[in-house]
Amino acid sequence: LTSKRYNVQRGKFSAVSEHDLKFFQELLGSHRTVLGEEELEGHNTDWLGTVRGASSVLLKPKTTEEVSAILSYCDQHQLAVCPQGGNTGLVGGSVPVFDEVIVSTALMNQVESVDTWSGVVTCQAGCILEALDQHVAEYGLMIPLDLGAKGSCHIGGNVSTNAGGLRLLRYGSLHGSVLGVEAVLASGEVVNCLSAMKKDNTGYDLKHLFIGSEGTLGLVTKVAINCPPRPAAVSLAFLGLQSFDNVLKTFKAAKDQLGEILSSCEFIDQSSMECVEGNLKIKSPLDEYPYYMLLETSGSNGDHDEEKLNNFLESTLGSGLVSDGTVATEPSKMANIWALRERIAEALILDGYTYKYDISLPLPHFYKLVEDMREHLGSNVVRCCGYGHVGDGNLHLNFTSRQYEKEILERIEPAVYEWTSQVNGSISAEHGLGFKKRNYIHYSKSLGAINLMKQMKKLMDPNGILNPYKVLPD
Ligand code: FAD
Ligand code: 2HG
Ligand code: ZN
Repeated sequence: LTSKRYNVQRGKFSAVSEHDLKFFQELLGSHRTVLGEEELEGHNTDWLGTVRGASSVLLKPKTTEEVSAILSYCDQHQLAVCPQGGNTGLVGGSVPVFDEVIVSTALMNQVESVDTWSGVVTCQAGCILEALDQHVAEYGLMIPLDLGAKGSCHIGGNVSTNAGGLRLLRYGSLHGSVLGVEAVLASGEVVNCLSAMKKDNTGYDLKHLFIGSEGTLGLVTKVAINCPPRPAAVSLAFLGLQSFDNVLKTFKAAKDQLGEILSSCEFIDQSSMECVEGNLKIKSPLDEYPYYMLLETSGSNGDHDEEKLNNFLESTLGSGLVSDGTVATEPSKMANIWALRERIAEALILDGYTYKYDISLPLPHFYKLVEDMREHLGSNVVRCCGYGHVGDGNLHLNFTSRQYEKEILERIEPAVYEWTSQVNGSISAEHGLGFKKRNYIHYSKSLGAINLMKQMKKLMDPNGILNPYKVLPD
């Protein structure tokens, strides 16, 4: 169990009793009060298969009122709670550490409204990202967020982690796209900040407290999201490059030449490519190169965008910045190229155990961290690879070994955080701190900031029942 590996002490919470179960069953009925080790296995274990809790009950509310009744009861009876969406989180935040009650948003999947004039969707937190995107597509809109886990993650989980994803470069962070949030505090009190207005400067903008706080300040029940028009035309260039310096220069050239239509700039190194090709048998349309890039354009005029992208490829091939490249506009070809990038996380798991780092860095230092860590770890690991959202300065640095080894973890941490902190990077760019990274928060935040966070936690969740052992340090 996680608690043993990480040496964490259980908080002074009550254990779930027969009396508590009776309350939950009366509130939700027995089919929405899920019991049993087998039934809970997938909810007690994280997507990576690296952390595991021992909850004995999972609750499936359908409404805000039911969430409110659950939290109010848990608060009064000193029961700890772990909010869970699609359980695709990568920092151990979405599963219990001990026997916390799991509150799942799986049945909170109703879309309330789509305002087609302003392009705003208001929905419950448990809508699956891909399904929600398909829903707004009927109105010519898109959700301004896309990530490899779209088929499973919930929009409430996305908001609670402030997920970044593949198109943050174009559409910005959820702190900008989310217009409103409804959340339930630990006490059961419903905080309605569900404005669907683009502009609303009435007092403190409390919704931001729930965006990225990973279920430690409240349980998000509804969101209102600003949806851009769905682009009529999408094109994708896949490039092979000889040096990381050329990657940076190509990114700069893409911003200059593709400016307003550039919607994604992603990066894959050779080792990550070998992993996805070798472990998942996906074929790359290019030969082997030390570095690869995906550059996507989205716009309203396909011919115009394709011509721009082809000209860009011609000029960067001509100048030698890019060594080889291909442009795809056909959906199945683009999907195959995207799979090479989006499925790396899945491919890494097949090596054995994954040590995962999600780092923000100033671009000149971006790949040096991978090189230094590769040298530092040598043949102790099966793989040390780097990929990610280079257009946002977000490196996904991963190590694998056949199975978990404490010695390897101790060689990686805190070295990787010290390196990052020395160049003023962030030790968690988009995945959050969850359970695994919380005790390293000081590498990216000042003592004053951490103390204020602790005071906010105390104010909003005085008994500390919401996702204990997560985000804030011991
Ligand atoms: P969960 O994993 O269930 O929960 C995540 C955290 O939020 C937990 O702390 C949980 O307690 C809390 N939480 C969940 N729902 C609520 C709620 N309603 N109210 C309050 N707290 C809640 N992340 C990125 O940022 N960018 C990526 O590109 C990206 N790609 C990924 C690709 C793959 C293949 C996978 C497996 C993961 C990826 N992730 C990425 C990480 C993950 O998908 C995101 O963090 C996602 O936003 C989590 O959503 P979820 O519904 O699965 O939340
Ligand atoms: C991605 O961008 C995800 O693919 C996962 O954020 C990153 O596996 C990782 O390290
Ligand atoms: Zn990512």
